[in-house]
Amino acid sequence: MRSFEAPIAADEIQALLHNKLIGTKIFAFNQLSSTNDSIRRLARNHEAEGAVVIADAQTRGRGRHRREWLSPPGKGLWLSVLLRPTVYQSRLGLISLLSALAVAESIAKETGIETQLKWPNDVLLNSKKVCGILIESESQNGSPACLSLGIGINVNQTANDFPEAIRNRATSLFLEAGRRYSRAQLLVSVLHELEKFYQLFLNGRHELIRTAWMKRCVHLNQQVKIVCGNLILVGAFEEIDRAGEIILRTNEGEVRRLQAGEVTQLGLD
Ligand code: BT5
Repeated sequence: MRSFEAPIAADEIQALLHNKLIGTKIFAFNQLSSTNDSIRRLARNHEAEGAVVIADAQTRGRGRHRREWLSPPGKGLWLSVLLRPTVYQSRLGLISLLSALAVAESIAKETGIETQLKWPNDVLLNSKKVCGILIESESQNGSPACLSLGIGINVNQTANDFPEAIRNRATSLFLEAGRRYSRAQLLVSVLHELEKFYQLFLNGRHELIRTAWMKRCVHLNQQVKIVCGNLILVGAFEEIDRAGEIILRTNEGEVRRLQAGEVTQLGLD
């Protein structure tokens, strides 16, 4: 049997994929600094939308605000997708939500494990992060935004693969389910789900994405703290709007909308 840790080959994924857009071209590497950087380079070289880059390991995987994203070899899925969405700028926030949703749906299909979503782009399993998403955009000479959609999924890590500092916040499918999974099979499923939700997005089915996301939302109607730069708000997380923004009812009864920020569910710290 093929080892769970063997690097994924592009042709093995392509053979199983029946997408029209996402993954029609796949570039697979043993090691990269960051798959998002590779996508950016491909975008500058006019690569078509839907190109996917995967790396078995990343030496400088990153999260938001340049935080470190641990990406050891043979254990997880580290990938990025090139998107060139031709929609209103104001709707781009929905892309991180639909991407998290696609990951959650593919994990459910492949493993039977139900995950939850934390705004804007985390996938949680038993309150710990099993997947993180990083979207970086670049607009080229006034043309529509070009996005590097980066997805990191912890698949087969053991507890020792996570440093002490994040062990209580990070998890893998293996740690929660007690069995290893084929990363190639999961990747195919992620790309199928991404295609499905991205096409829904392009076809204006934003309400469907919004409601599906909220069904999996971990902090719906919960008390949360949101930090956005110098702004700190505390209140009930009521819903997200059609652009993917948070609607928060503060404890003073004021309704606030936020496009970005760091959410902490109160009472769980
Ligand atoms: C994220 O950032 O969650 C986005 C992570 C995106 C990673 C993918 S992998 C493919 C592509 N290429 C890249 O270079 N990046 C993308 P953020 O919400 O800022 O969370 C970062 C925080 O998560 C870190 O500060 C750590 O506390 C924690 N962390 C680091 N590595 C982790 C891991 N493997 N699993 C869970 N948590 C981790």
